Amino acid sequence: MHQFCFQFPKQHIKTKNKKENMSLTITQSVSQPELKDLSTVRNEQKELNISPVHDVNVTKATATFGMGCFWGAESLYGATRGVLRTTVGYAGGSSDLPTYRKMGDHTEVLEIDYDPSVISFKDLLDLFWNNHEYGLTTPIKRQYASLILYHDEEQKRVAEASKLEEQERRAPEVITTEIASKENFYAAEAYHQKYRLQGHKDLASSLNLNPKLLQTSYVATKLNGYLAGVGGIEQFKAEVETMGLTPTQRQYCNYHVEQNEGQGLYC
Ligand code: MHO
Repeated sequence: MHQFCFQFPKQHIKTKNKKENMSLTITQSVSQPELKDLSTVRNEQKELNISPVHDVNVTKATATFGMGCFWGAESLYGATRGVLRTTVGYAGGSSDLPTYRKMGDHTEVLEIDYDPSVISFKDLLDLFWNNHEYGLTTPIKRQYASLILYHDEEQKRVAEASKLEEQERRAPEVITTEIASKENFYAAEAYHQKYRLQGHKDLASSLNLNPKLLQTSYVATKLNGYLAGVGGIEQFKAEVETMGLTPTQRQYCNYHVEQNEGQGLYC
């Protein structure tokens, strides 16, 4: 249940600076594991025969949501149990080949592959309604619109019912969320994928991420959420075995997951 309570903080944009200021005093007394020497990880990978788990072979279902800046959404869902792969991209419009600079009438969205035996579409929607960065009940530019793009008739039915429920709960505010059929999805540029994980440069290179894997990797999906403080250390410890991390990578992640727990997401 814990992960469904995660909320974007109201002043999420300021969180980063606050955190940086705080760390000036904190880091003096805490030894921070670093991954500067990649060869340690490489040796561990070789000697212990461990490699990053990029692919999890279970039947997946897909959901597509727009809920503000896609960096935050990707971290939120990435650390959620049952979510196996996330990709940020542009969808919901009709213009051809959108890019971040030329998005046309598209919206920033997150594509989520999940294991429906662990988490339901309805559970994903509960997270959706409770974690909008902005724009759920206020008009906002198309880039950050609140959007549910359904993949089949069942998702359409569940989404519409849950929107009605949410509307009743929030009245007199009016929900602006659009529900439409998922047509084209254009993956965003590599630098937008797993944005928070890419901030940990050495860790990211130790996972052998190339542009394709940045869109599809299981371990990258998970770490991009946990390192941003979503999910918390206990849940991280319960899931870390599935990721294929060496002792050094694991120690590094433990440190940062603990430091960032509950920090809130920002864009
Ligand atoms: N504040 C961020 C938003 C990025 S986002 C992917 C920026 O302007 O770079 O929309």
